[in-house]
Amino acid sequence: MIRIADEVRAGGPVVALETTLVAHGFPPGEGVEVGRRSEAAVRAGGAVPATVGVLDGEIVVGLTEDELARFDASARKVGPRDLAAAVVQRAVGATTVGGTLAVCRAAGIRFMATGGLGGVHRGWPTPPDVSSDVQTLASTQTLVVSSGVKSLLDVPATAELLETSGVPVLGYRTDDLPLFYAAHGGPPVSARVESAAETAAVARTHWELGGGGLLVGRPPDESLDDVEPLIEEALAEASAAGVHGQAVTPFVLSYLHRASGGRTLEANRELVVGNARLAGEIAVAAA
Ligand code: PSU
Ligand code: MN
Repeated sequence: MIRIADEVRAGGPVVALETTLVAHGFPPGEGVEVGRRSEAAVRAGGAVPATVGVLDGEIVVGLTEDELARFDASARKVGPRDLAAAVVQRAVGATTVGGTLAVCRAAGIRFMATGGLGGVHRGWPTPPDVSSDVQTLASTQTLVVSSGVKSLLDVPATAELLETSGVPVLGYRTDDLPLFYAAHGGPPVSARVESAAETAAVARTHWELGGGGLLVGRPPDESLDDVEPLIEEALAEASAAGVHGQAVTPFVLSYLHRASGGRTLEANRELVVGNARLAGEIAVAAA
């Protein structure tokens, strides 16, 4: 049921990458390029990339380049609860952070990279939408490098939920959680770390204590500080158009890409690739 690439099996440092952002986070065709660049960035950090997705009735850990190209907007978005059905029904399943973490747990992978973690949606409990990313992270011994949580969420509420769930939130050379496009402005992190080696040591210690997942927030290299009003516009448009549930993120991201004249698109690409590189360095430091 799970097919693990030979290179991933070999026992060196491995970084898992998700496919939801490849399929649904970018305009048609561009997500696959971001996926390829992320893999190259993991290698540049000295580790082996393992991009995860469901294909032809199998959970694949370490997609080939041709396989990755099949993750377009028609792919099913697959969280932890969707994995089994996607396998049995032979869907092309693009795994979310939570879905990818569930696979990491099964395959013993300790490091992963993404753009932003899912969490508590603005206005909770209307809609009563909380991503399974948080719960799955709390119960999986994997460290996730991100640029914080998804920008369209209620970031302070998500940070509280991470605290309640016992998930360490490490700021990579920052005291506050990055706000995805913006480098600063989020709630305080639970600890600041200065290097890949220090991050790896905190993770190892947390796991020795029986702890679960950790979130690392890496501020984007270039901060976009004027996106918040556009996010509010995008969310209002989504609600007016009756878009809800899993469809909200892709809708909001494409709205932002248009409304910002492509600046959020460029920022999104670069932050995903930068996170992959740092995850590679942390995985190597932990080995
Ligand atoms: N952040 C992005 N783009 C994305 C996602 C996050 O910038 O596409 C995806 C991730 O795969 C994350 C998922 O796990 O959104 C969470 O979705 P939901 O809120 O429906 O659980
Ligand atoms: Mn959701």
